[in-house]
Amino acid sequence: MHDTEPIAATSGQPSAEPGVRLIRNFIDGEYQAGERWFDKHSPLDNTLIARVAEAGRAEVDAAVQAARTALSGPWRSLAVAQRVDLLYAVADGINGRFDDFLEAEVADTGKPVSLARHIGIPRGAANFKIFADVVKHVPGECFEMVTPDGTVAINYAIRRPVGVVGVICPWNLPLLLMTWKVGPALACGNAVVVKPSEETPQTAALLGEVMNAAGVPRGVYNVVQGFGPDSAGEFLTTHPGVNAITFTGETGTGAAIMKAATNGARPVSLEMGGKNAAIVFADCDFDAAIEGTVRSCFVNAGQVCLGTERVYIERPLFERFVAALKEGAERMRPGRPEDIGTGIGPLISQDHRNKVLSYYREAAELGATVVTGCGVPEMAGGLREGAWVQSTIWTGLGDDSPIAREEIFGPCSLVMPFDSEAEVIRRANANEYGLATAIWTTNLARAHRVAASIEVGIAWVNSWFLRDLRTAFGGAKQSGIGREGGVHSLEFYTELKNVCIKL
Ligand code: NAD
Ligand code: 6OD
Repeated sequence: MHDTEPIAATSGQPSAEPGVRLIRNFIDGEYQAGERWFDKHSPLDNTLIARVAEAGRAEVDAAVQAARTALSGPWRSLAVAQRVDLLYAVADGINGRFDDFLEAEVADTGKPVSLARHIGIPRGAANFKIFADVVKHVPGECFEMVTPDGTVAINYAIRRPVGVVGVICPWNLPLLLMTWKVGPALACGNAVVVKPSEETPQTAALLGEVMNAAGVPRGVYNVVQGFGPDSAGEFLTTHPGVNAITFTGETGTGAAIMKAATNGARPVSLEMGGKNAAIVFADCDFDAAIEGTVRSCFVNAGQVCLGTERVYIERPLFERFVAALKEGAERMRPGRPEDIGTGIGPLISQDHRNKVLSYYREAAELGATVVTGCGVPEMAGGLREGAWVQSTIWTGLGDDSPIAREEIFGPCSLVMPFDSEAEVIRRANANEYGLATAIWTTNLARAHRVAASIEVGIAWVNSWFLRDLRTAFGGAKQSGIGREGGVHSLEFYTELKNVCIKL
């Protein structure tokens, strides 16, 4: 998968360039070229790091066909315990090649190595283990009924895989978010065709090697590389051989995919955008609230769907909190992924940087007070060509401004004061998104009250991005449809069949 050695140009394959990888599709257990090649540039300095084989209709067809064939092959007849063993082997395989995954994830995203080492890669392995455990331990249901003739019937439910699952992934946490879907899909006995983001093709491709080494039958895990519209994403989501589609990405894309899924009335699971609020009460543990809010606003350069872009602070704490948040933001030094002092990496691409910078300009035009940032950091040498933006805090705008309403997906937050619990609940909820919130308070009763009242899929109290993978995960309102995690994933990746036996 990772060709860095000089390779003779063959038809349809770019000639070798030093340091430029060729990333291919993974179909039926083999790496394959595509219809054409597209370029992948480093977010750090905009250098070309890979040429990626874009799957056309033919490759998507082949991948779906391979998955369908796998469903009627040895994969189908594996006992749950055998499937569980294979998934454990996949998890071990990821851990065994930890440094390769780390290198691939960091190359694609430019994020700090420390971040990928602690979140992205370990969760890649954990996502296989946890769902292996879920299917191993999940109980079934059984009901006994009295029949009209006075005898008895028993009903029991068995779970069957939904079939071929199309998995459409974003770029912000590539391995974590891809395996978050592939783990449960395979644990339930499905076969998958994954379409990674065009910005992050590498870890999904590398996982093919791990699948082969673990002994996962060919065709169970397939990867088609490419873009969305008129490319692999659209070809996959409109393909009649795909039985269900699971998606993570922007709300607008989710809506397009939902439309595609109506053809054939196929189920979708959609994890989409957010505009998440942090709510900081004056009675909070100040240091914990600052530490958590700096993380939730700026980690991964703000490119976390669960991240905070609106911070509501109870008025008596406002000035002090803003000052400490500014200090925390300014401590997140931008730099190379491998440098120990690097706190923040670049955005994923020049396009995304243009989008984020357009919000920076808009905030200034709207009269926001810039507490820190709102521009481009001075980077040295080649890094000047990278997709860097400054960590940014604004005050002085209200809930109605686009800066408070729209998802920016960058390292920036609008900070606003509030005066009462009822007011902040109303304001936090006055947004079309409903993904996550972080509530900072030492008042237990208030914590329960506010958590219950905020319209989100996950409400953290005195923490952020603390994940127990057995819990339900998903978004409310425009942030998502459906819940995954633990046994909830089984609702999407399996179909219950009821067997009724008259005794
Ligand atoms: P995106 O929606 O632009 O792209 C996601 C994927 O969809 C990519 O693989 C893309 O190629 C594909 N795609 C685009 N158009 C398509 C189409 N018409 N048909 C089929 N596939 C198509 O999202 P992104 O920019 O990669 O990721 C950032 C977004 O993802 C943010 O909005 C963020 O909030 C969201 N996100 C949500 C969660 C969550 O759990 N709710 C997690 C991570 C990211
Ligand atoms: O932790 C997870 O399972 C998950 N889906 C996280 C999403 C992060 C969004 O960027």
